[in-house]
This record gives sequence, structure tokens and C-alpha cells, in this order.
Amino acid sequence: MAILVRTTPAAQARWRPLLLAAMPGREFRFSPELGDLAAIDYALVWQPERGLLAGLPNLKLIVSLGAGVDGILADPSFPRQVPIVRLVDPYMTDAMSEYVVFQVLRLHRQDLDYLAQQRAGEWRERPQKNACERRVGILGFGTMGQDAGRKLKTIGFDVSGWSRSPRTVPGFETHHGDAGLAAILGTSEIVVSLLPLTRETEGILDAEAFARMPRGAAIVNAGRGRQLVEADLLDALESGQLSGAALDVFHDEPLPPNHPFWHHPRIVVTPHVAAETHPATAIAMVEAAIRDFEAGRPLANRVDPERGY
Ligand code: NDP
Ligand code: OXD
Repeated sequence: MAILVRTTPAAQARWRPLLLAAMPGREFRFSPELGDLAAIDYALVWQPERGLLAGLPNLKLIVSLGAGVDGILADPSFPRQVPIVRLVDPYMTDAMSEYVVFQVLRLHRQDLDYLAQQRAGEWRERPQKNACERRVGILGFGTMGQDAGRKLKTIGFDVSGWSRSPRTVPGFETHHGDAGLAAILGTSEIVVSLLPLTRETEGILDAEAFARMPRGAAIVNAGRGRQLVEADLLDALESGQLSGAALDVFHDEPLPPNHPFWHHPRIVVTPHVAAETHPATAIAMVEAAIRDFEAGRPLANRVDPERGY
């Protein structure tokens, strides 16, 4: 009975001592040292290489070491019969809300313009709306979207959320489905994506979506890079349909050195750090998933591979 751990080398170095201390009776295999594949029961993974999971004949449970599972489901050979649990760590949710609040405030308070003015030595006041006059639309009103929404609302923003299924979230206007998307885009000056990457959400932030948004609107993407059509964003910024974008996730990560986003004056780039996995807090969820599985209890935060998240 062994547990495979496969994430980035840096993350693996953080997980290793914590896992060994928390589960002393267990045998761990830290990738790339896999040993006898037939002995591996559980896999704790982040963006595993294609074919890795399919090559484990006795795998019983997959625990995602991230909130998003697109890196697991993208592998056409992943074993669909094996349950997948994703990470839902309240500390990570807090971190995401910090990122969203920070970027929404930057866009709301015209930080990109004032930074440009500072560089030019220009002292000029800009007309400024109050937060309550600014509607923020959150695409993906799940764990992270709702938490970010609550925190934005505390500041005073007028927040609404969009999900796949109809949701009643006290205090928020909510939308779902295609008609709901048109409604939320049409009224939001700042649109935040906290969507998972699925067949339906790939390319959702495209020219058509930008055209629906009020002129001069802005976007924040912390969901996944492939939700954004990057060329359409550049066109929308060029035409003035959009006024800015704060992006944490990209088609290709790391963002290639010659990518136009790096030096674009209306784009803020961060290197996929909006809400990083913190092994020190996440380990409790990993242990709970394995405990629940072994006790035959229902698994919390189970992924539906058909739905894609
Ligand atoms: P949840 O599963 O809790 O929420 C996902 C939300 O997206 C739900 O409201 C869901 O709708 C909605 N959704 C999914 N598909 C569609 C669709 N086709 N149309 C409309 N709404 C849809 O996930 P989390 O909040 O925990 O995480 C969201 C994503 O954030 C992750 O999948 C990941 O991609 C990203 N992330 C990014 C990080 C970063 O550092 N940049 C860190 C962590 C996560 P419904 O409520 O109906 O199910
Ligand atoms: C995640 C991420 O999905 O860090 O957890 O992007």
C-alpha cells in the first residue's frame, strides 16, 4: 500500500516532510521515484504527466493538490472509474479573495492610469466612481467566487454572480446559463473569472463577450488561461472596448518571454499565484479524503469528470 505524490519539484519539497510527519505509518513514493506501480493505492497529484495515472493498476483514489482539476482531466487516458477529490482549503479561498479584491480595487481606482501619470510626472485628478456605482460580475460563483463576492460587497461593490446551475445566494443577484451570461456581461464594468476550465468555459472570454460588456469595462482572470482568447483581449484593449485586464493565468505557463502581455500598459500579469496550495493547511484535507475513503464515507469535494469540475 503506497501513496504517490506528484507535483512540481518545489511543491514536493514542501509536501514531503509534512506528509511523512502526518502519516507516519504510510509508505510514500515521491515522483519520479515510483517503485512498484502495482503497490500504489492513492495518488496526490498536480498536473500529472499524461499516462501516469493510467499506469497505476491498483489506484483507488486521486486527490488533486489544487482546486482546479483540468490538469488531471485533460489526460484522455486518466482512469475514469477512480474517484477524484479536489482541494478546497479555506486558506486558499481567502488568498483568492485577496487577489480578486486587490485587482478589482486597482481597476476601480484607476491604478494603471495613475501609475502611468506618475511615470510621466503628471498631477491630474480623474473622475472617480464610488464602489456602489460599480457592478462587478463574477463568472464562477462557487466556493471561491462567493467568498470573493462577499468581500467585494463588504467594500461596497454591487456584485452579481454567474454559475452553471441556478443558485440562490442571499444578498446577491445571481444568473446562470446562456441568458444569464448575456445579462451579467451586459451590466458588469469589471468581470472576474473564477470558472473551472471545461469544454463549456474554454474561450468564454472572447470578442463576443467583450462586445456585450459596457464600453471601457475591465476583466480579471484567475480561473484558467484557456478561458481567455488572448488575441481578442488585445483587440478589445486596442479599440477601447476594454480598458484593462488583470491576469493570473495564461494559455502557456510560464508566459513566454516575447508575449505581448508582458509589456502591455493596460494588462497586469501575475505568475499564477492568486491562490497557491499551502501544504501546511491543505494536508488536513488530504488526510480527511483518505480517511473518508477508507471508512467508506461519502467523499467531500468529489469531482464529476463528466461535468469537468
Ligand atoms: P467551484 O467548483 O466551487 O466553483 C466553480 C463555479 O463555476 C460554480 O459556481 C460552477 O457552477 C461554475 N461553473 C462551472 N462551469 C460553468 C459553466 N459552464 N457555466 C457557468 N458556470 C459554471 O470551484 P472553486 O471556486 O473552488 O475554483 C474555481 C476555479 O478557480 C478552479 O477550477 C481553478 O480553475 C481556479 N483556481 C485558480 C487558482 C489560481 O491561483 N489562479 C487557484 C485556485 C483555483 P455551479 O455552481 O452551477 O456548479
Ligand atoms: C489551483 C491552482 O487550481 O492553483 O489550485 O490554480
